Amino acid sequence: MSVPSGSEGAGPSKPKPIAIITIGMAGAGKSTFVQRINSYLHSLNPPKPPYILNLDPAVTRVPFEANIDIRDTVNYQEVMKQYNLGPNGGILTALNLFTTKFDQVLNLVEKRAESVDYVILDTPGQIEIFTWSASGAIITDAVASSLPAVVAYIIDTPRTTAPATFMSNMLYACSILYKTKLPFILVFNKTDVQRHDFALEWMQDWEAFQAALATHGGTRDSEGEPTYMNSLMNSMSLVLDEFYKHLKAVGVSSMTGAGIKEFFDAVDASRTEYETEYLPELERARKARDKSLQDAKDDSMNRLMKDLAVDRQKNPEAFSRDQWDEDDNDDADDEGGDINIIDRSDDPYPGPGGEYIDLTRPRNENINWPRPG
Ligand SMILES: Nc1nc2c(ncn2[C@@H]2O[C@H](COP(=O)(O)OP(=O)(O)OP(=O)(O)O)[C@@H](O)[C@H]2O)c(=O)[nH]1
Ligand SMILES: [Mg+2]
Repeated sequence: MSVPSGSEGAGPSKPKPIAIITIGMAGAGKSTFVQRINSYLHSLNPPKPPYILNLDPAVTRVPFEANIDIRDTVNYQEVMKQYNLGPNGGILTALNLFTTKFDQVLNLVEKRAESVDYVILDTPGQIEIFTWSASGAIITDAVASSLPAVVAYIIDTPRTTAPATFMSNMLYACSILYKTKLPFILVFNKTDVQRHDFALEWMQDWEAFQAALATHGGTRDSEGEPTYMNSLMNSMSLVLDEFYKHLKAVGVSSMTGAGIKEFFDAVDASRTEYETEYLPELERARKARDKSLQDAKDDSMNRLMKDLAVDRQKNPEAFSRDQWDEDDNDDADDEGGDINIIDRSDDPYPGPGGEYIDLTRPRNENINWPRPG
């Protein structure tokens, strides 16, 4: 397999585990989904127990055994009290505090890299706390730069059947895809309540979505013109068409377990995508950052040199008093260096007539040195 190995050195090494980052609107079923994929992995033969991280500080009960639980590190109720915050500020601050220790989390995960195939992250209920916070970005980037990673975007299918809701959910997913640039799986959850065929149809067939929009009423105002909402959605759906090409979509029921195998097929397929698209992009981004740092340094050095040249033109007299004047520079050049290191070896000794004075011996025994007292 052309997959990066979990360890270098002796012995056949297994591929690195894949990190599954579950993200989704409040109540979409993230935690139930994590519990379901956990039980699926345990039920395999041989079982493949995953390594699970719970990043939701506010959850009272998680339906799975988390290996690392943010609640063991920060008490979100205390954070709310101490910092005088509301519930969302409390969750965000708790996540920020936890992120300061994330290097330790990564160490623990890396220690287990040889024995697990999947690392699963459950994120806080309020999607924007994870997707639009600095700590969410730090956690995602840190995980994705040490392990192959994939975003599982959980969608509450029964709540997405209206075209407008569907589109806002897809636009949100689109923004996360472009933010993380990671392989992305749309997980239509709760298919036991509502099948997801309509969503697949809308994603594959732009005209079917247009038709659905039209049948949802309110597409024309009283003068027969398309309503603002309708024309906005028409243009947005064109944007989304491009977005749909970059993702996989599966329908699952976290309640019954339907579709979970297909989900893992999509996860396993994402590994190649991570290696061929995300990693080179990460490398490019690193190089670009190094280059822009170097450019900034070069730029400030150039400006410094220009300023010095202008100073010199404006005030030649002051410049000539400068110890770094032309003559000194010439000397330095002559001696093959650009720093003024003075070599005194050819200077005459300071004694009368240039003779050597041995300072360790008294020169004139007859000198009457003043004595104390
Ligand atoms: N019918 C059905 N209900 C589901 C399914 N998945 C989750 N639920 C229900 O949806 C509700 C929310 O599920 P959670 O797993 O707590 O959702 P969550 O996204 O983790 O919620 P927060 O973390 O609080 O935002 C619960 O009542 C679940 O029982 C499913 O596949 N089918
Ligand atoms: Mg949850």
